[in-house]
Amino acid sequence: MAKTRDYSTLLEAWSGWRNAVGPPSKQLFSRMIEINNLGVQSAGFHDTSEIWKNELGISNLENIVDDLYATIQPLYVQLHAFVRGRLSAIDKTGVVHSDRPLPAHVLGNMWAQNWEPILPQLLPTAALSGGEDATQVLRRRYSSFNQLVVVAQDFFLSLGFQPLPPTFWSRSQFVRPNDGRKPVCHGSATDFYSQEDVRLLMCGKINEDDFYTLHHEMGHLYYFLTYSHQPFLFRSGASSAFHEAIGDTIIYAAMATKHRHRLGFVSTGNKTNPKDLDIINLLRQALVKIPILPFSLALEKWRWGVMAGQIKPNQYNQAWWNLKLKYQGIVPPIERSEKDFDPASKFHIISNTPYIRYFLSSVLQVQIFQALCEASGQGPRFGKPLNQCDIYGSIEAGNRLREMMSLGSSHPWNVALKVLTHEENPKIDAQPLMDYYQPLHEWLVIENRRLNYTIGFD
Ligand code: X8Z
Ligand code: ZN
Repeated sequence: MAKTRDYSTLLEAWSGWRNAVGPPSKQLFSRMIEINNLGVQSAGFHDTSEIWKNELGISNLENIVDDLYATIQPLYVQLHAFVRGRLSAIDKTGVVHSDRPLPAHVLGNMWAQNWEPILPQLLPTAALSGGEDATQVLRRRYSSFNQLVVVAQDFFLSLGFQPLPPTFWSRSQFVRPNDGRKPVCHGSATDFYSQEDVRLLMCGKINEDDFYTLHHEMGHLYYFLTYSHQPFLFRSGASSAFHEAIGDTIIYAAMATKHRHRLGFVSTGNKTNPKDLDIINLLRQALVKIPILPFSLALEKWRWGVMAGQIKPNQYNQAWWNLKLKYQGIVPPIERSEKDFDPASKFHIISNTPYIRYFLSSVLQVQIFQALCEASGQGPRFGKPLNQCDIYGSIEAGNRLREMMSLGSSHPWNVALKVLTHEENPKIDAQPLMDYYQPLHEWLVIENRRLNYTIGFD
């Protein structure tokens, strides 16, 4: 999905995957929902969504996420408009229309949740000439996935974390085993609650996406290790959203222009003017970090509706696409019916893993990044934009992060956030995210206007 630009091949992959996993799992899924609900109803809850919402420790969760998204939506809408405008301008097949919602198969990812792979299609080659293709650089430099693990670990070491323990290296699965086993390959990190036994499971390949996923998983692993002195009951995150946010905070740091230079992702002889390079890099980050916001919101609103009985099995697929259109502005590339069960194409639906944590994490990680940036003596308070912050090698940033992580779940999440931000009554706040992307947001508004691109997808 990331590499090919041939829309018919993309359509084949997109529908092939959904045909394979959807229909066989629909009844099992609806039965699972029933059984889950019977269990929680016997404990006095209305339905499973009530427990899933409580898990985050945020009262009025649905209103809070709606409010957060209302702040971010103008940025998403501009990004969407730019992507659609560019894709339709270069599309000779009539698949992408300049004023209709985006078809779900052309965005560089099986689920349209990360659009980074289509960056080269969005910018004229001249603008990209200074940048290197990170996947190519990684393949040139490293011959095994283990070496990528070492590079990801290096960022954590630079912040003063200890090297991962020997059992991590011997007991993890980094790449797909070639002995006939068929493991679940979706990346995960596991705490075995025994000495320092923490492990990673991936079917990793040497590419940019997996490189960043490694940082994500390592965030979980270092969180496990940092709170391992806590009593068993407190050996978890301040909330699941915090657990998801640690590694992604490091991804923000690793995607910063300065660090991309360190990693060799920007060629030294490049002639692009630094201001343009900054916008290109912000666009790259936005393509990774912004689409997941409406994606996660639509996904979890669908599931809350299903659990609460507002979305019935015979409405599953239509309700799914209604939410995708409303929040993401995307449509299925071919006709769908209730014989299809497209939600099943996503790991977290079929594995029954809550997802709103990733929405909250996407907001929180920029708050954490800002706190670490300030701890290292940079950022807005020191008169420098947040997106220019380079925390690699900052022990102060590392100490601030470890201070929060070592609490585990011994305190409510707002205490953990206070440890980070030093604010009296910290809230989950989308402002740091909007500040981070502010120059890109402005640029998108100007470009969309200049190119007369349609905005929005009502
Ligand atoms: O599932 C994950 C991690 C494991 S917790 C690989 N993520 C979400 C996804 O893949 O959909 C990380 C980003 C969002
Ligand atoms: Zn995770």
